[in-house]
Amino acid sequence: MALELWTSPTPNGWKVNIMIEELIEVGIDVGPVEVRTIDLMKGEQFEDDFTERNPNQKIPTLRDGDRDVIESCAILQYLGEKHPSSLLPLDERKWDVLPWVYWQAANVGPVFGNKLSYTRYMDDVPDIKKEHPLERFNNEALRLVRVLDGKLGDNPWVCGDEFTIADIALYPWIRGWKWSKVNITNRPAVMEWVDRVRARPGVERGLGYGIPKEEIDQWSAERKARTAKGGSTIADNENIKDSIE
Ligand SMILES: N[C@@H](CCC(=O)N[C@@H](CS)C(=O)NCC(=O)O)C(=O)O
Repeated sequence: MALELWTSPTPNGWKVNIMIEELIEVGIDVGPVEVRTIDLMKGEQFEDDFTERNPNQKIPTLRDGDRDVIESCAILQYLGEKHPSSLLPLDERKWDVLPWVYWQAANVGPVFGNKLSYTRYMDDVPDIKKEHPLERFNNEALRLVRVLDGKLGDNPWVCGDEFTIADIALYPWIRGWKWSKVNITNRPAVMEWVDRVRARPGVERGLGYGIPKEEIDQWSAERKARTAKGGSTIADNENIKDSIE
């Protein structure tokens, strides 16, 4: 029976696409995967058939036989346990990996998501009302990037020598640093890790689900122009204290 993935080209969606492709890279036959793109702008996540699968009404959601699995990081763990591989060790070493997956879900996703929203998607909110949340989420995002930089240290991947679901959980949010205006340029380990992850063939394919190749790394000029205005005047890192230290 096919895995049914209902998703959209967004950071939480990309995690699962990348996981499927990285499993294939390590030689695992995940079987057929049926991908249905959910149009978030049209509100398809609120429709009855989606809500029946995921009462939280957010992508991604996975159906495997009779089981629905919601929450992108739970889906990473589910697939990692179903198909044992270096992406998630199932012995004692899983405790080197899972805390960083939870760290992403509890911190990086919400904080980068909020920073992005106030930076790009709240055109109709006056700048004065955005100043506090922008500074708060920017400072917290910079703190999280500093933690990630320290965790990476001289290692190629977040949890050491192996690429794991911790890298898969974190990458789709961190890769959008320019778009969310979170300045990571003074964190060389993070900058190099972003390039290293991006160079993986499984990541390339995962990011590309349903997207024309020329649009994989950035939206079309037309789509960017439509959303570029939001928060741009005060979300510039030049105007925001870029460190809480
Ligand atoms: N914690 C959830 C977050 C999922 C989430 O926020 N998905 C976004 C797209 S990245 C979404 O569906 N947004 C639509 C909406 O909020 O209506 C996960 O990791 O799966």
